[in-house]
Amino acid sequence: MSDSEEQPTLFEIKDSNLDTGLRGIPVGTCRTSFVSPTKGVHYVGYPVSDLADMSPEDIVFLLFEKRLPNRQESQDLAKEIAARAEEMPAGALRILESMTPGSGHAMDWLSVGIQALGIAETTGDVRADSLNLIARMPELMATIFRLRGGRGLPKSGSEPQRGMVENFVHLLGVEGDEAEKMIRVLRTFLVLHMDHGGGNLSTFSGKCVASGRATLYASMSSAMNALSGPLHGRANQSCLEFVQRIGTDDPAKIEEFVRSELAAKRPIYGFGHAVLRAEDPRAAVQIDLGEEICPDDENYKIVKALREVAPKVLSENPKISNPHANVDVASGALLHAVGFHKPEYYTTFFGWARVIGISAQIIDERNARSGRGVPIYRPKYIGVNQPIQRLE
Ligand code: NMX
Ligand code: MLT
Repeated sequence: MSDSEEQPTLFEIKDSNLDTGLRGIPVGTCRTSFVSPTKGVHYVGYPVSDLADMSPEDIVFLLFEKRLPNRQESQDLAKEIAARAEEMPAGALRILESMTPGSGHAMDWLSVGIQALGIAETTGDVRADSLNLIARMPELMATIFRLRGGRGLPKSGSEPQRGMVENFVHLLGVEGDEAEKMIRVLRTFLVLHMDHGGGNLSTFSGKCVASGRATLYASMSSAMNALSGPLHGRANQSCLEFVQRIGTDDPAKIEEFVRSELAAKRPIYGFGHAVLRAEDPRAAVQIDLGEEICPDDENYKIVKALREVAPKVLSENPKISNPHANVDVASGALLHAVGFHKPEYYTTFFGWARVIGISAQIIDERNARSGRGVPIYRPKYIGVNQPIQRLE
């Protein structure tokens, strides 16, 4: 595909565009990122693979300010986030403590946790609320992991000045070499997952809700519910479960398995995309990271073989627009290799990252039209019994 084919196109809506999940229909502008079908996501113009080793706090700055920070700005934002993380509201913790360990999905807990924080400390200023929520995420995540796992509130006190990821790992009670590997994988994971254009389901849902002037927390909770579906964020959980069911890195056996899943009308998780038409650069970054962190891990070896085999099988079906690996193909294997052994928590990491991109996009939409904000979302649906002028 040439670069000119990748330019956004404006077009007339035809009958064939209806009931396609708004696929490809331009609805607005996005200042944080764009997705090239062949080269993947770019944050404020930077290809995401160029940013993968940077600190998550610096990428918060990039998505909020639309430029990378200098050293002073980087330190200032890290300090601001740490200061905003002080004293988790007791009311929010009590709501989480009242939930039964092991109940529901971890994403339900994340959605409730964000809503509970909103009950405790919404200011109504979307920028302040966004930064407060971003600052609270490490402790909220660790609290969910521990309470849902029946281990009570984190035992170590929160130390937000360590950095967001470092504090989360500390709150889980992990130290030493194990902590170092977790931190390495999670920092990259967060940077890669923060944003993916304006139209992905969770971001779009969050912005829709925010357009009615709901609070940042209520909008974000809705976004997390959108992310929880297996075709969207929960594909990272499903993909590792899928890899574990395969159980071998023998290409012939993997091919047989993929074919049998397709025959049973089940998705091949970690492959395909609504916008991308080539392998996702975020998949490549994570597979390269696996080479460094866990080259001999069984799941990782299966993912590498699957990455070669699945596209060949999927491309036999002309209906499938993109047979290549997406962001979810390897993340579960990496998380598992560094000690996160329960796949049902993986989507909460995706959610943690997206809180940052979605917040930045909600702020941009509230500032649009000289501060009047984007109007309340209200697309048109055509009633099936309505006399209409056909579109094509
Ligand atoms: N496995 C099986 N069938 C597929 C796959 C796949 N990986 N990808 C596409 N298809 C099917 C799709 O279900 C659709 O079938 P139907 O016409 O019966 O509805 C047909 O192929 C055409 O789909 P596309 O236009 O290629 O893709 P679409 O934009 O509708 O869907 C996904 C995109 C991502 C939902 C789809 O590729 C999929 O279900 N992938 C597996 C789940 C996954 O890994 N999701 C993660 C996406 C990234 N993220 O994190 O959000
Ligand atoms: C992604 O990160 O790939 C997504 O949020 C899915 C999308 O962009 O539609």
